[in-house]
Amino acid sequence: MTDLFSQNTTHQASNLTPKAQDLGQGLYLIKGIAPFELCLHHINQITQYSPFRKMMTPMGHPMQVSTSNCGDFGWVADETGYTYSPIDPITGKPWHQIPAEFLQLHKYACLLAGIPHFIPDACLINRYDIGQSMGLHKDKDEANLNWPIISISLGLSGVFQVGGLTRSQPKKDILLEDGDIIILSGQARGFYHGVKPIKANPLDPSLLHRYNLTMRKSQ
Ligand code: MD3
Ligand code: FE
Repeated sequence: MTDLFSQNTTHQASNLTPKAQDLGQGLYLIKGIAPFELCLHHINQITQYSPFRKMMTPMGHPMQVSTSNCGDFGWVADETGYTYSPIDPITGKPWHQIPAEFLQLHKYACLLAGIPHFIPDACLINRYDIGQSMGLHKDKDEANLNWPIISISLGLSGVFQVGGLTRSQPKKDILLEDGDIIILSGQARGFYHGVKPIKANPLDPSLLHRYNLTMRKSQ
């Protein structure tokens, strides 16, 4: 050690540089970078325009989670199943555009994870109340299933479960906290996943929801 900087030369990344954690199989986790207040402000704007609703499953049951969308396309349920639609079936109008800050977060996440950047055409917004969960499923309504999905978690924490290509494969739990971004690319893009029931935070009883934004290329 001859100078102040000898512990941080070119072969060692600075701890000031945020980095994605490589969880393997195309999963990357970035902790705590999405700003809650700013994102919530946009979610409120978007959902004044296209309100949260509980989509009906093709089996005729309402989903637990409330959803809305922004972007050129939104994920919706219809008689036949799930699809991406340019029109919100509730308002009869196109969806709100994706806020520039969401696109910036998406771009930055791609950079930190070292995956090629792409322009998302759909942003699904999920809102969980305390106690709500999302059952194990695969995301397979997009035209090309190779495009990664970038997920931004806000508000209350959630335990995300990720399995494998078949429903019965072992699952691992990943804690997703406020501001975390998880990237689903490569093999993991096709994996079964779900969210365990959301718990209240006893240290902050004013937090009533978990929000999740998923940036997608649907077409
Ligand atoms: C893993 N949302 O909207 S986001 C969904 O937290 C959804 O609201 C969950 O699953 C949530 O479809 C999980 C993380 C996520 C998104 C897409 C994936 C994980 C994924 C696609 C493949 C594998
Ligand atoms: Fe999903």
